[in-house]
Amino acid sequence: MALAEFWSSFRSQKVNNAMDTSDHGSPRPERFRHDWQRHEIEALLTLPLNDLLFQAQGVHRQYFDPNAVQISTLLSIKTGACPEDCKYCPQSGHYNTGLEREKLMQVEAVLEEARRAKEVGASRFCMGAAWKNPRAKDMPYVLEMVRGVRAMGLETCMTLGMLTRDQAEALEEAGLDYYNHNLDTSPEYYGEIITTRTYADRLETLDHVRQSGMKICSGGILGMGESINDRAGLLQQLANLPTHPESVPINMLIRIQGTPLEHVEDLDPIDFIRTIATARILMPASHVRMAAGRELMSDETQALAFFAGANSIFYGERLLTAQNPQAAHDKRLFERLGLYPEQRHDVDDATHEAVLNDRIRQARVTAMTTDAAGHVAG
Ligand code: SAM
Ligand code: DTB
Ligand code: SF4
Repeated sequence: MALAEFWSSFRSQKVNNAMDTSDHGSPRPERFRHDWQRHEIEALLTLPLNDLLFQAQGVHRQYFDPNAVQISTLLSIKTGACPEDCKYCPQSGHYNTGLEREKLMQVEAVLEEARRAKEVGASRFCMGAAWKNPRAKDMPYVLEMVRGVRAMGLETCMTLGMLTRDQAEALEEAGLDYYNHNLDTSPEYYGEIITTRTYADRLETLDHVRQSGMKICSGGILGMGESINDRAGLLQQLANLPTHPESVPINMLIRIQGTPLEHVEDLDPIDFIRTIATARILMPASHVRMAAGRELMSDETQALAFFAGANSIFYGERLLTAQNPQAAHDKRLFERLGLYPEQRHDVDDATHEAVLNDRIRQARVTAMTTDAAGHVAG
């Protein structure tokens, strides 16, 4: 079966993912904790793995169809020569990574890529630019891209660096659903990785995005030499935002020749899994994305990440500039694991609330009728 057919055959399946708060109206912050302490998060990260996974999978099943995975596709709309000095990034102009710089793409060329992404089954199209921030003269083109991609029925996401409040509002008005802006690591470790902007700058843009009404996609990178405490610090910042990011990308560092992190020590894949599971527990209704670095992971590591609560991936052979698994490989992986692409349901808030309440009631009944060993009473 051709790839496009394979993914679209899933479209006709009835998939109940209506309990995801993120895609159907604004999440309800009062449901969740926003006062996590660092030591509590470290305690989760260091639980015996089976205990951590059991807890994460339990939370996951309260809010999501456990076998549905949201599919995003990435496109770099402006590549390289970035003025920021992020030590992990192939696109920073501060390092010689051999990447060829490219100007902002033509709107029509971007729309053509979006059409292709839709054909192979992506539900969200993410456009990234290697900018510190968009310039006024870039904005009309960027807004045109948003309008065009939206008109195809795809969800839209952009990552363009820092935004002013006015720029965030203009993007929202044009129909941008998500803005990606990662915190990357803990506030304490941030200065070791990036010196050309501050954590406070990052939080300010996230605030502009939230105030504009767009959804937030914000996460980080693991494998940059950070400690467990730094991982807890990143998750603490994300989970204690006034509203959880609807989308939380967890990237595994792809070591890039020429960057200062080229020779950093390998990340233990189990630590990646632990971070996914902890993110799932802290932000129960957010999509947690197994983002960059899947190309470096075994299928078994990815299977474990899905079990830990990851429910979103980037699909397609390229991320922004780095490689992602071959589409055919992902197709096979989904078949082996019994996974399918998540459907978009445009349900109103009341329906969504009802589905959520029903799920919570069911979970309570199951808990009341099941003893500690998992035996059903009666
Ligand atoms: N310039 C924009 C910004 O920084 O917000 C958007 C593009 S930037 C490439 C988006 C994210 O990609 C970064 O925040 C980082 O988390 C991730 N990333 C970049 N290079 C990476 C690498 N080598 N390995 C893993 N993740 C990476
Ligand atoms: C995110 O957290 N990861 C994506 C997306 N947001 C923009 C980018 C990953 C980039 C990996 C390196 C590259 O392709 O250049
Ligand atoms: Fe620029 Fe973003 Fe890369 Fe940092 S991560 S160098 S801001 S493209």
